[in-house]
Amino acid sequence: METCSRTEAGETVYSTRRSILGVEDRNLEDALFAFKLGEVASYVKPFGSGHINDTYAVYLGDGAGTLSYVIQRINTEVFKKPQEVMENIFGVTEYLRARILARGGDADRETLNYIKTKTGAPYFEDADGGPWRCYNYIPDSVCIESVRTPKDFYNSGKSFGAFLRELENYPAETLHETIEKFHDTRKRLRDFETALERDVWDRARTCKPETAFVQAHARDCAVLMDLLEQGRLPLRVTHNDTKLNNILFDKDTGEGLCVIDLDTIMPGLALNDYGDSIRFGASTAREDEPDLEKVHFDLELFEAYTKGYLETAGSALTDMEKEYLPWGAKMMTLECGIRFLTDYLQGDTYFKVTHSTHNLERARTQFKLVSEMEAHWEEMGAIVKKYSMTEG
Ligand code: ADP
Ligand code: GN1
Ligand code: MG
Repeated sequence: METCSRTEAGETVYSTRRSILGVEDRNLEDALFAFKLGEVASYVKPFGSGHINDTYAVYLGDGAGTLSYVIQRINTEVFKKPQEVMENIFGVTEYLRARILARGGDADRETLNYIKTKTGAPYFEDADGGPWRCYNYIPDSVCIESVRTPKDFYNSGKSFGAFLRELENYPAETLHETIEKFHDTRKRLRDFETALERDVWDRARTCKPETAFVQAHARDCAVLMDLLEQGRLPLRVTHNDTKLNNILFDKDTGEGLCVIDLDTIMPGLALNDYGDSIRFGASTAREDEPDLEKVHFDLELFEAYTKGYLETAGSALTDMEKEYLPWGAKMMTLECGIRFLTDYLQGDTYFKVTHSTHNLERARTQFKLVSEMEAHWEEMGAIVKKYSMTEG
């Protein structure tokens, strides 16, 4: 019996038979047993395309089996205190579950259901200190990497807007800051400047135009943080990582079903959640498309998301927040580009990469999108205004 094999599609599959315990990934196998899945799992395979955690799909039953659980190793380089991450997640998902049940919804499909270990702990720590957590796979859901039609994006706007509303009265003071100053763009700029100064991998000479782009936008980095500090933009409970593949859609209806990747739920700006979705989804190409000719900011998609988001979140937002939505889009795109470029300079220690210029390519797409947003600034403002006036 092989312990690790490849399917016809070329995917790596780990057998979880007890007889082969310890051969391939002892920590993964231990985690499965800790969540009472070791005896029943038929196989496990790497899953999804997140940049941070190690995610695996767990299949139960004979033959092809049924995808039933998702198990993840939390990245401790990024999340230094997994205990606090899991406290946030259990707090928020239990809160959401109660609200969904109270309105007669299906709590097993509309929020993630994290399970505890045999010992009742929120996560399992493996022999190397790696924290593992596990949740039920939501049947008949799909996760998409790029919008197929504007309708997809409209639906994701509605879902992320509704998510903001759901958590409107969540006790923000109970949330841990799982990554310090996560969307403090001024700090992201300082981190970039430090990385550039140190240039430990001698890569600065390979990204001069991108560096110049960041430097030319240095003043923008303070705009939203200044408004927050002046009390002109409110802190809310936000998701902080609202890209399209952090939402599950209903396989049959195409409607947004469940928001996932709850690691960064923290007090933050609504503009950041809105903006991060636009950054990722309102592009004609992948986030890491190397051919910049293919990368454009798509106003039609921008409009679709804006419509959906304002339909659900609009009545909760202040006039100032609505006015600054285009800034949210531009800032999150700029900030993400700065983060990719910083990681490139630092030797790719944060985001998962497949090749040495991966982060540089990602930074380039973000800066291209920022430039095109700037070129369409008035139109963006007009679209936001249109749906700000019609939201219910
Ligand atoms: P990361 O922080 O690494 O992005 P995520 O929790 O977002 O971790 O999971 C990574 C990816 O795994 C998701 O973007 C998605 O592609 C996939 N994924 C996770 N959970 C599910 C699920 N229940 N259904 C479908 N795909 C999922
Ligand atoms: C990461 O975890 P994932 O892949 O959903 C990152 C986001 C970035 C995004 C860029 C915790 O998101 O902040 O915007 O990559 N998450 C964290 O694709 O840093
Ligand atoms: Mg994710």
